[in-house]
Amino acid sequence: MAPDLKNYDEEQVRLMEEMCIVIDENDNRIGADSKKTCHLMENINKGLLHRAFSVFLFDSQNRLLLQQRATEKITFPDMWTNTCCSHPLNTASELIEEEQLGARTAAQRKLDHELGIKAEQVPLDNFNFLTRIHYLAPSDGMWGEHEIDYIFIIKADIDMNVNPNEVRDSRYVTADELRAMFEDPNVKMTPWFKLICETFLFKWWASLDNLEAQRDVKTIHRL
Ligand code: DMA
Ligand code: MN
Repeated sequence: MAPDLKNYDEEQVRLMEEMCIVIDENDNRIGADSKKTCHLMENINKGLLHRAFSVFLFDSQNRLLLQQRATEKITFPDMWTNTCCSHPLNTASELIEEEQLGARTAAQRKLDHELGIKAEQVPLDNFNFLTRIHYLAPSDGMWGEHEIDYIFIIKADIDMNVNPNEVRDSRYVTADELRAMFEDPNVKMTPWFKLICETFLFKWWASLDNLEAQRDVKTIHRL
């Protein structure tokens, strides 16, 4: 059954035409399909899986930049989450797997699109790849996520010019401030951000100046 997109934001509907990279459970590319197809629970329930990335940006005081997703987002609207998430697309530059270059290129593209952070302030070489996580999370009845997510940490003091169609609000937090947000029942957090916080984030946060030792390139963590 084709979903009716007419009640959603026009720009977000247009972005549903982007082509995501379809993968198997070991992150091997097996094809490509639209962002819309990849995020419908009826397809996810049949096993459809795609590649994604999540960026955690810390400033020079080691505070983490969070965003609240725009109300216009079709999946997980209004929820607080990590700095920036999206998908490497099925294009030559974003398909490059060597040194996670395709995912880093996508991360740099979306930091500009969502937050107005210019590429010069987030050079490709400064993205630290930590690991990959595989998770499935429904958003509402119709939409959800099923991804292998490349996790990057970048340290940078940046200037922002937020795109209101993507981002409703943003703030920097310390680790204790983030813990307090999790305890506040009025704050809704995205499921992938919760999973990463419950598993790895606070350990990485304590090691921001020695991330090399935290890196696990081989494992795909099934969360
Ligand atoms: C998708 O993020 C990626 C992850 C890791 C959840 P998103 O829904 O913010 O993607 P986009 O910004 O492309 O809509
Ligand atoms: Mn996705």
